[in-house]
Amino acid sequence: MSLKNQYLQHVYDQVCRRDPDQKEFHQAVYEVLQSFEPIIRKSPELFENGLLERLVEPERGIQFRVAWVDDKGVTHVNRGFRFQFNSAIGPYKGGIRFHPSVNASIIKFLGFEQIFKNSLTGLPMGGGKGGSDFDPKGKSDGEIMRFCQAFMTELYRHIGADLDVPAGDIGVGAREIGYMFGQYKRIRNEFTGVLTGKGITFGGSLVRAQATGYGLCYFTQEALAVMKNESFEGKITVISGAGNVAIYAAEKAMQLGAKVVAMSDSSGYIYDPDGIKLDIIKQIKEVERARISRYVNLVPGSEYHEGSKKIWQTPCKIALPCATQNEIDAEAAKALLNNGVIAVCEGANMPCTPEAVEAFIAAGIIFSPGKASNAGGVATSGLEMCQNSGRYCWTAREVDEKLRMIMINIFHNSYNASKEYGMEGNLVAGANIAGFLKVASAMRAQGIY
Ligand code: NDP
Ligand code: 2IT
Repeated sequence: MSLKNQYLQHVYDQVCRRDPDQKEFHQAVYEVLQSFEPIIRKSPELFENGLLERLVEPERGIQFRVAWVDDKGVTHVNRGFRFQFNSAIGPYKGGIRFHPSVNASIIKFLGFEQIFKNSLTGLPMGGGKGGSDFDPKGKSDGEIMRFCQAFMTELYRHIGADLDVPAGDIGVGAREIGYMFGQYKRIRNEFTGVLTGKGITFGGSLVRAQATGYGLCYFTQEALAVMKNESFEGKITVISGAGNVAIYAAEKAMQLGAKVVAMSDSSGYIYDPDGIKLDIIKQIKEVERARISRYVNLVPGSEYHEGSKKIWQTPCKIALPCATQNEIDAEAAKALLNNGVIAVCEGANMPCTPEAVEAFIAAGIIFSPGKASNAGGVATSGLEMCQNSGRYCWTAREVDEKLRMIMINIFHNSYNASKEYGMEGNLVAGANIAGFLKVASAMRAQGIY
C-alpha cells in the first residue's frame, strides 16, 4: 500500500517494519494516515516533534499468562493482553475481547481505532483495548467464571477507575464483566467504576447494553436524512452478527421503520422475508446461547444458509455489518452495490476491507466507519463512568437522549470535517480528522512523551 505523502509513508513503513506480522494493525494505521494529507497541508505544526510516530506506538502493552482449570480438572493456558494506547485526553478506555483469533495485531488495531472513536464522543477518554485467545464457546458457566477470575488476577494491577477502564467486546458481555468486577473488588478491596457494562444492580448504566446498536441507528438515521433526504422507513435492511451490537441495532432499526430480513453468526445466516422476529433471536442467542440456525425450526418460511459471508448477497437498501473485522470484502461490496444499497454503516470495528471501503466511497453511497458509527457503546460507557463517580443513576430516557445527541454530533462533526478538508461526504476522512485534531492538540500541550 502506498501513501501520496512521503512523511506519512515513512511513518507507515516504520510501523510495518517494527511488527511485520501485524496485518490488522497495519490496515487500521493505513486507513487513518491516508486521511491526514489535507491536515499536513493546512496545519503542519500539528505534526512537529514526532507526533505521528508517537501516536502509532502504544504508550504501554501488557501480555500475560492466564492459567485456569476446566470442569474436568484439566489445566489450560491462554494469553491475555492489554494495550494502553493513548492517554492524552483521558484514562485509557476500551473493551476486552475473548475470541480464539485474538493476538497482538487484533488488540492493537482495536486500541488504535479506539483513540479516535473516544475522541469523537466528546468525552474525556483515552484509547485502549484488551483481550484473550480464550474461546468462550461451549464453556460452562463455572469455566467462564474461573477464566474471568484468572484473567483479572493479573489485569487488576494495570487498571483503575482513573487509569484504565475496560468494558465488553466480542465474547465479553454482562456475565463476564460481572465476574471480572467481582474479582477486582475482592483483590483491591474497593468498589469503584473500574469496568463499564456492569449489571444494573451494581453500578451499570441503563441503556449501556443497547447503546452500540441504538447509537449506530441514530447515526445512520441522521446520515440518511442529511446526505440523502432518506430514512429507515420501509427500507430492507441486512445486519450481520447476532451478538450484542447486532441485536440492538436490529431492535432500533425496526423501531425506526426498517424491515430487517437477514442476520448471521459465524456459521451462517438466516433470511426471513417477513422480517426477523427479534424475540426469537434474543431467546436463541441471549438465553440458550445456541446457533442462529435454530431460527428456521422456530419460524416457518425462513431460510438458513451455511457460510456467514454470503449474507451480503441478500438485496437490501441498508447494510449494518455488526459481527467482526474484514467481513465485507470487494466481492461482497460489489454485490451490495449491484443490489442498490444506499448506506453501509459499520457497527463492528473495521468490518469492511480497504477495497470495499474504496468501492462504497467511489459509488457515492453513505459509508460510515466504525469509529464514528459504533461509538455509542463507548460513549455510554463514558456516561456510566460519570454516573459512578457522581454516585448517581440517570433514567433510561436520560441516558438514551444523551446517547442520541452524542451520535448526532459525531455525524455532524465528521461530515463537517469532510467538507472543511475538501472531501465532502467522505465520512472516513471526516471522522479520522475530527477525532485526531483533539488528540493532537492535547498531546502537543503535554510535551514530548
Ligand atoms: P458478541 O460477542 O456479542 O457478538 C459477536 C457476533 O459476531 C456473533 O454473532 C458472532 O458469531 C459473530 N462473529 C464473531 N466473530 C466472527 C467471525 N470471525 N466471523 C463471523 N462472525 C463472527 O460481540 P459484539 O456484538 O459486542 O461485537 C460485535 C462487533 O462490534 C465487534 O467488531 C466489536 O469490536 C464491535 N463493537 C462492540 C461494542 C460493544 O459495546 N460490545 C462497541 C463497539 C463496537 P458467533 O457467536 O458464531 O461467534
Ligand atoms: O469497540 C468498542 O468501542 C467497545 N467494545 C466498547 C468499549 C467500551 O469501553 O465501552
